Amino acid sequence: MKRAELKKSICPLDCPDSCGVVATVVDGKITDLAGDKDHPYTGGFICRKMRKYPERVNSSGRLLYPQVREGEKGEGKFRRITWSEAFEILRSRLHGIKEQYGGEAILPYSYAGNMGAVNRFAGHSFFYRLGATQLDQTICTATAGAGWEKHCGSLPGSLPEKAQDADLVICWGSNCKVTNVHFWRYLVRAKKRGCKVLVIDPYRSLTAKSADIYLSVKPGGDSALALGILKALLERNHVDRKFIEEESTGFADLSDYLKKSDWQGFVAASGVERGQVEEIAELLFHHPKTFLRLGVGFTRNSRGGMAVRAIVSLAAALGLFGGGKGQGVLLMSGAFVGAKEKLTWPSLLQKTTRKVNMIQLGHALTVLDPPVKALFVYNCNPLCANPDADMVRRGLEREDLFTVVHEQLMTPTARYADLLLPATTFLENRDIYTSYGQFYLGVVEPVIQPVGEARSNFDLFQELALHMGFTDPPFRQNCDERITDYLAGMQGLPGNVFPSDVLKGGYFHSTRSCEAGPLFSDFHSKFQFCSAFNSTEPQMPCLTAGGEFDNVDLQSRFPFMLITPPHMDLLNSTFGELYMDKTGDVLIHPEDADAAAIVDGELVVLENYRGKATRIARVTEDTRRGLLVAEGIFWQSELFNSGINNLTSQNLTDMGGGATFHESRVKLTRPG
Ligand SMILES: Nc1nc2c(c(=O)[nH]1)N[C@H]1C(S)=C(S)[C@@H](COP(=O)(O)OP(=O)(O)OC[C@H]3O[C@@H](n4cnc5c(=O)[nH]c(N)nc54)[C@H](O)[C@@H]3O)O[C@H]1N2
Ligand SMILES: Nc1nc2c(c(=O)[nH]1)N[C@H]1C(S)=C(S)[C@@H](COP(=O)(O)OP(=O)(O)OC[C@H]3O[C@@H](n4cnc5c(=O)[nH]c(N)nc54)[C@H](O)[C@@H]3O)O[C@H]1N2
Ligand code: SF4
Ligand SMILES: [Mo]
Repeated sequence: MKRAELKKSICPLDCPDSCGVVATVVDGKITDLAGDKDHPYTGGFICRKMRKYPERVNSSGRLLYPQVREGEKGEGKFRRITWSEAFEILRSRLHGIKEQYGGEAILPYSYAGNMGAVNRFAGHSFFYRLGATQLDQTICTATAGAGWEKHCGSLPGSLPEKAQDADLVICWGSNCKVTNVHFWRYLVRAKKRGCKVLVIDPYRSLTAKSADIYLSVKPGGDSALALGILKALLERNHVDRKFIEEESTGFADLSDYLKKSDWQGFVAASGVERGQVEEIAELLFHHPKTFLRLGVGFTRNSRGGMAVRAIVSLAAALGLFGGGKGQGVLLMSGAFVGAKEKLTWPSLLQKTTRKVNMIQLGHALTVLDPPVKALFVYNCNPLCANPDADMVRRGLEREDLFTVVHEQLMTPTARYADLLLPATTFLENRDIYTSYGQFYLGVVEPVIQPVGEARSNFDLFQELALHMGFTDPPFRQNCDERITDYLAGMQGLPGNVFPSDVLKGGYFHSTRSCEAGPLFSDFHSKFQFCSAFNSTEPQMPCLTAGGEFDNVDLQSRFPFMLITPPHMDLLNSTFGELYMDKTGDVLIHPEDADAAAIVDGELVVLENYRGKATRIARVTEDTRRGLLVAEGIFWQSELFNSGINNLTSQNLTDMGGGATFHESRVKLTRPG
């Protein structure tokens, strides 16, 4: 009988949990993946998506060797070549395009398919050295981060474990039962002690269904809601004067603004009646042990940055940053702050090059002048995950665009490659993982050898640099040297832990948070109710105008609001290959369904001036009137045009240049 070996790793997916995992390996093959009981935060539990990961590693759909396109763009027909042929094509095409059009005609495109710090940023040094266009990686947390920083500076989030001692936990725009399952496990424990859970979301998500109190807010209405609650607290003098005096600045201005404003504005913009706002204010006042978990989903609209600003200001006025038992505010952990330039090497850039915001890839490939002539996609699947996907597709169809895709599987984006390169999975890599939802980091070894001829992002770009004739020191580093370099300046690593210790494995807790939480005094700063950052933005949280949802012209043509949050069984578009026969559902309020004569279970078409998507109607009171909810980025397939991002826009959020995935106007029809 073959001997089974157990080997540890860390889940690489873009998920706040960053679980410790244990792989069972038999004869060089992964046969099982489970949670690592030794991980102090995630314990021995992993989500059901990742339990299926061995299928993905061993899948017949794995890309096993380099290939060149044989059919039409997008047809998915390729011919096998060797790696040396692939490097020769890359060398001659990239040099050729650079000589003829300049380095800026080359656009690298990547995100977080693999969150390992080395592999995630492996291409940056190469593209800086090449003088390519730079990519502004704003698709996920840029807006949330920008809003937080305005008032909290570099303060990390609170330890999620603190929620266990809370009497009230608020999941504000966070569907944590789906997107942050380990945090939910702490809430289950807290609930047993009598802790109440309040969920604030425009639809009754899985988390909202398990909550004690569910508050439905208009999408994009959070800044109005948070400011309304604060207004009610001020009217009752129910704020934490001690925290405000000792640990903050600028409260008087915010307080004046709120006292002078009419209630009507807050009620209209939030869609929550004054009486209900006051009830929430009372609830908060009577629960000083409140832990506030903010998601990032609610920032994906034209008021998203302002929403973060208003909510953290509410939290500060209540003293939730004070560090008492059960108190806390967690948006992103910020547990470790590493020297990113040791991963990306911006010093290799010889002269300044233009920047493209990744949200506007469609524009960059079809309209931008001077045009992009080569696109190098790795670690992401933009034809599925990017907004305005039809425009991305039109770009990918261009005959004069040379497209390289480095992937594990034949994704909808990979089908458009001219040159297709096989990528390893995390189980074939060495890397370092931090987390944006908890406070541990770890370095892992490859669990198995690369499958077929797959290469990690790091190995691909190090080798490619040599083929291009780049001999700068970063291209001569091995993976351990890069990790060591990165760890050397890492804030949060305990003083008695050296990079060589971390390289041996295990989990290390950050020093950037203690039991009491990160306190402003620890960071020699104060909470700034009124920020003086940028004179073009309001200095304090206030009501601002909405974008597409409030556009009167669009309202008449496209009567429904659409939000597109994550799905339980997908991780963005990852795992889409398992559901090629599915198109996903759309939640429709019964009154809207009646008016449109749509019945539960039928196929419907969502449409706007950007594109169309097909979904199965689910008629339910889980959503509000006028609001459609489509969970999950299912793949476009021959069977269904289910690309939900055909409908979303390249409009940016109010701060940080983020995406407005939860703010599209659409109409609803039957397939005809
Ligand atoms: N199963 C699964 N897990 C995932 C992912 C996945 O695709 N699937 N994606 C991962 C990634 S990359 C990320 S960034 C995180 C995201 O995870 P979260 O931070 O939880 O963000 P979202 O799920 O996008 O949105 C959370 C909730 O916000 C709600 N929402 C939308 N608009 C508004 C609004 O205007 N106001 C309020 N209050 N709520 C609003 C949505 O309906 C949703 O229920 O999840 C990660 N985890
Ligand atoms: N409508 C809508 N769209 C959204 C969102 C939403 O809520 N609604 N959420 C947005 C968010 S929060 C995010 S973060 C983005 C994420 O968008 P992406 O970063 O594009 O994430 P995925 O769609 O999961 O695609 C990741 C791809 O990387 C590949 N991959 C994994 N590991 C490696 C590797 O090591 N090397 C290489 N070369 N490839 C690898 C996987 O096979 C997968 O196809 O999507 C966004 N899109
Ligand atoms: S996707 Fe998230 S919950 Fe699932 S195993 Fe990975 S880190 Fe853990
Ligand atoms: Mo994300």
